[in-house]
Formats: sequence, C-alpha cells, structure tokens
Amino acid sequence: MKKKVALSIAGSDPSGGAGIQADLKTFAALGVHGTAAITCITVQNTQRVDKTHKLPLDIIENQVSILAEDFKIDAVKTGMLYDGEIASCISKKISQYNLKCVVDPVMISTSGNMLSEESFVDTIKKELIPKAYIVTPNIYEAYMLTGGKIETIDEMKKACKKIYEMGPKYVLIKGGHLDNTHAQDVLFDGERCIVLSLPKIPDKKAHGSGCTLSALITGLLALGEIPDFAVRRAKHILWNMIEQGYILGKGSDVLNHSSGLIWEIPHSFPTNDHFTTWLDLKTSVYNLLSFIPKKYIPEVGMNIGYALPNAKKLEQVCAIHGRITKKQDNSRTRVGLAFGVSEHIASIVLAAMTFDLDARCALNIRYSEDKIEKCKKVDFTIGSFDRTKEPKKKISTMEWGTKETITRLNYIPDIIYDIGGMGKEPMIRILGGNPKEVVDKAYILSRDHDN
Ligand code: PXL
Repeated sequence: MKKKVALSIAGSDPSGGAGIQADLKTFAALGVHGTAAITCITVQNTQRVDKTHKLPLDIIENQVSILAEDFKIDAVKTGMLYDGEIASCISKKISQYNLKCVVDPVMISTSGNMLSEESFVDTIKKELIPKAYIVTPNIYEAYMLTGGKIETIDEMKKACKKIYEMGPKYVLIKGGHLDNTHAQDVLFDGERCIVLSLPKIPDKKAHGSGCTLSALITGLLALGEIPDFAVRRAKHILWNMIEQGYILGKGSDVLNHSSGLIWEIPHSFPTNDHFTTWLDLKTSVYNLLSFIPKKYIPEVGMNIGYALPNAKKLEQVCAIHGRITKKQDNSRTRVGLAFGVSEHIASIVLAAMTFDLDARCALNIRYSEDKIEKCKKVDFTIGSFDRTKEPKKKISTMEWGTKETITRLNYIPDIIYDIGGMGKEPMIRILGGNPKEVVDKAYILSRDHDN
C-alpha cells in the first residue's frame, strides 16, 4: 500500500526527545512517511536548553514549499515556531497548500524554559489557530491563549470553547500538568466536550510528550483516522511510550518511540476499569514471562485471564490473544492482551466469580505430579475434578469443573487441577484475586523447582 505522508514544521531538539526528532520517530512508529521543515535549532540536552537559533524565514518557507510541491501531504503538524514572523509565514503556507494541520502551540518546554517570545502568542491566536484542524494546547498554553485561570476540568471545558471561537475544528486541552493522579484531557468538537483520562505514571517527566502526542494525532489523521479516534488512540499510544520510556542522559527521562508495542494496545478502553484491568494484567504477564520455566507451559499453551469487577460475560475478561507456547522465546515475546479472546481461561474465572466476585484471575500451567507435591509443601490449598464424571454437556468443561470443585470444597482453592482424559491434557490452574497474586503463586511454585 502506498505510504501516507506527514509533515512536521517544528524546532530541532538535538537530544532526540522532543521537536522534529520526536516527530519523525513517531511518524516512523506509525508506518507513515515523515517529512520535516525545521524552524529553529535548539541547543539542549536532557538537562537544559542553552540556546535557540532561528533559521532565516526564506529557508523555512522554502522547506515547506519544496515538500508541498513534491508530495501529497496527508497531514501536517506545527510545533515550535519560535516567533510571530514564522507563525505568520506558516499560516500562509497552510492556506496556500490547503494543509490539514494539527497546531501544537508550543510556548514552553517541560523543563520550564521559555521557548518562544511573547508577541508570538497573538499571531498564533489570530493567524494560525483559525486555520488549525486540531489545536492541542497544554494548560499553560491554553491560559496564554484565553487569559483565564485553568485549574479544573470545568475551566478546561470553558477554555476549550473560547479557543474554539478562534476558528479551529477541534480543540484538545491537555491536562497532564494539573496536580492530579490522572492525566485528563478535554476534547471539544464544537458541540460536545469529551474528557479523556488515563492514570499518570509515577516519577515520569516524559520530555517530549507534547510533541509526540501531536505527532501521533497527525500521523493517525494521515492514515485516515477520524479526529475523535485519532486523539483517543494517540493518547493510549503516548501512554505506552511514556511507560516504556528510559533515562539515558543526566536529566529527564525520554519516551520510547520504538518499543514496538504500540499496536498491542486495544483500540479503545470503554471504561477506566477496562484500562486498569488491561494494565495490571500486562504488567504481570511480562513479569511472568521473565521467570516461568518452559516446563511450566502446557502443550496446548498457557494463558492468563483477568476479569473486570463484577464480570459475567466472556467479553469482560481480558486475556492473552493467542497463547504463550513452549516453542517461542517467551522472554522476548510481545503479548497482545484483549477482552473476550479466551473462552477457556475466561470460563474458569467467571465460574470462580459466581462464588466470590473477588476471584478475578486464573492462569493455566502444565500438570505434573511433583508440582502438586510442591503445592502441598508451600501450603497452597488444592482442589481437583475428574473429567470423566462430567454430566452430559450443557456448559463448558472448564465451567463445570471449576464450579464442581469449589462447591465440593466450599471455598476457592489456590489450585484446581485435573488429570486429563481421552485426548485431553492434564492441567493445573492457579486462581487468585488479581494477576499479581496469581503470578506470585506461580513464582513460589517454580522457585527452586526443577520439574
Ligand atoms: O515540548 C516542546 C518542545 C518543542 N520543540 C522543541 C523542544 C521542545 C521542548 O523541549 O525542544 C524543539
């Protein structure tokens, strides 16, 4: 398929965390062909910005024109424009080439250094924002644009409406800088305000996140996504890039633009519970894969399921899409987690939850007699069922076996196993309240164990 083309008109950040460098890496991560017109060169590392050097206006203008004459540019973003003169020039280029433009009105960096001169705010307001498809200020920039204090979601919504009056099609105010456990953004489309919320990741400063978010939105628009979807998806991808971020210099951490994980994120999280359930499971799965011996992986593969609170249906259980198998190098496997993808493990979890809503997680591992012995040694509670006793099928064997065992014991054990049957592999399932608990049990079981 023909590649889509995105253009970033922004400043250079030689440390690779923000600016043009971050934008190009973001476009590449999305599979979009990235192009760039540089407005200014910052001299910075992860600790400080020393200088900012503006390029001559005709060179800036020329870069945009030469690209627009050559490519069909599917979407553009503007980042650091340095001053009013450049902002005004870029505004004219947007009209001249009829560009679909995401305007990130960069005025200050995460490190607190002023990046732009003050007169420039006026030009952004009067010349650039009216031509924007989406404008993406943070709280501080929204304040500079509207003049009103912004400390609450309601104030963000009001500011969205004021900025919308300036003429863009969509306004996204990013609330990450508000003192809050969640990064809450407000998207306004002229009619509705949508609040997008994800938990903040503690101790991450995430230099370059503003640039990367607007580049993600731009790249997704270039790929043909509708704005609403592009913004939501961009936020999830950014979240993942922050989570996978790292510290290489002596200053702030930077995003991981190339973790390869971005397509593993579900396309949407209908509720915050979906997100936290997915996240808890994801964290534990990578932990599990770091230690689980090959001998613990059943022939049919291993899976782990984690249900939403009060789950009753398959679609409400998150699990590994496909299974973990013995054949692959699991320490390097990238797993995709999704809701409603594993009937097998989900039936066990849902069956246990009919007895106790807190029993939301289960993991299946390979059966062996000495694992059962080890379970006894470490004082795990154990139950088992006999497949041959299953009455004529009305429900799944997993549902029947789990319910039958729990009913007989009158409590939910740590382990439920069965020794298999005709063409059925024996299996051990570890049960628990959440993935951390279940994975900790798997760790206890596999520690010092050579079978
Ligand atoms: O994040 C704002 C930003 C934009 N552009 C460049 C930057 C920064 C922040 O440091 O360096 C070039």
